[in-house]
This record gives sequence, structure tokens and C-alpha cells, in this order.
Amino acid sequence: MANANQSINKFFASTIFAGSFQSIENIPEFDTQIECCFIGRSNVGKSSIINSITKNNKLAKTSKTPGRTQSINYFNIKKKINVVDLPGYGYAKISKVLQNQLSELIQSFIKSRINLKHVFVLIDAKVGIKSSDIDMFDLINYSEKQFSIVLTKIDKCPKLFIEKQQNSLLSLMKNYPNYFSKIFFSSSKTNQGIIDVQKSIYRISQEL
Ligand SMILES: Nc1nc2c(ncn2[C@@H]2O[C@H](COP(=O)(O)OP(=O)(O)OP(=O)(O)O)[C@@H](O)[C@H]2O)c(=O)[nH]1
Ligand SMILES: [Mg+2]
Repeated sequence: MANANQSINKFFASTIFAGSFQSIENIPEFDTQIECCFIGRSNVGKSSIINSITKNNKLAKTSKTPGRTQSINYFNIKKKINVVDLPGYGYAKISKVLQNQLSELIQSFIKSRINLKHVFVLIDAKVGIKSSDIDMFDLINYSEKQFSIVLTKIDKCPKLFIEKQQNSLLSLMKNYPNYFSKIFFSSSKTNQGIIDVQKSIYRISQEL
């Protein structure tokens, strides 16, 4: 087991930044075709989880202030898979125009990326599900993409509370029987659950 985890860490340690794009049209044709992405409300920990899975705190830019990531950021792992960090949705403090622009960008990304194999939807364990998350589940479902949920920042919540969140999410996921795969539990602070997300991405990278 320790060896398996070591080789997983080695795989992720070779992640490189592959570009930042303001629009879908600007994304080049990469040699690496397979991709997966992290989406979620602003400040949920999308950029942080990229740094945690790659064990490189300088890779993705994180911030205490919501609305940090405003472009589409590509990270390439061993020419096998691209992992994509997207802007957050549902952040009320930026202008309505920018909110709509970012939301359009996320939506068109999910709809149009043919080789997008898996969408990880991040939900802050303490905050739970919001209507903007449900809009995203509907969009992913409509776009016929496989997805998982990652409950983030579990270091901030008691175990029982996390179990409650899990149960209500599982009940909601009955609406998405074809595309929902599973729930992950993670903390970028303590590294809990990060190995499970790594293994999942590794598996996706090996799919033909
Ligand atoms: N306690 C705790 N804090 C976290 C965790 N993950 C992220 N944070 C903090 O949450 C804040 C937001 O993290 P980001 O990774 O920038 O969030 P994001 O989803 O990329 O945010 P946007 O790019 O603005 O949409 C930062 O202050 C992080 O340090 C976690 O697992 N536990
Ligand atoms: Mg970010």
C-alpha cells in the first residue's frame, strides 16, 4: 500500500502548469486529450486541492478572498491527463456582469469539452449545498458528463455533521443515477482524503 501511494505521489509530483485561458476558444489543441476539472462555488477550495494533490503549494493560486481564479487554468500530468482549475460560481460580491461572464464560462466549458471525462464538484462541508450547486448538477447531467462530489474543508466540521451532509447529498444524488459516481471527503489543510481524489484522477488518466 505504501508503495502504491508513493507511485501515485510521484505521478502527481510531475504536474506542470500548461496555460491560463480567458475563453474556451483560446484553449489550444493539447497533445494530451483526456481532461478532468474542479468546479464549485467561490472559495470552496478548488485551487487548494490542486496544490494538495500535486504537493506543490505554488502551482495554483489560492486566496482567502473569494473570486481569486478568474480564468481556465490547465495543469498537465505526465502527458496523460489535464487537470483544470476553473473560476468559482455563486460569489455575490463581484459585479453581476462578471458573475454572469464567469458562470457562462464554466457552463460552456462543461458543455463543449468533448474529452472532459470527469467533473469534480466541490462543496464546502460546513456550507453544504446551495441552489447554484444544483444548477451545476443539472447542467453536468444534461451534458452527459460523469461527476463526483468532493466535500472540502472537513477539518472544520465534526464527524457527525459530515455524515449528515453525506446523507442529504446521497439522497439528492438519486436524481442523477446515470452520471453521479461518488462522494469524496477532503481537507487540503490536513491532507485527509487527498489520496482518494488522487487515485480517482489516476484511474481516469489510464482510461482509453
Ligand atoms: N481549513 C481549510 N481551509 C481551506 C481548505 N481548502 C482551502 N481552504 C482555504 O479556503 C480559501 C479558498 O481556497 P481556494 O483554493 O483559493 O478556493 P477556490 O475555490 O479556488 O476559490 P476561487 O478561485 O475564488 O473560486 C483559502 O483561504 C484556503 O486556504 C481546507 O481543506 N481546509
Ligand atoms: Mg481558485
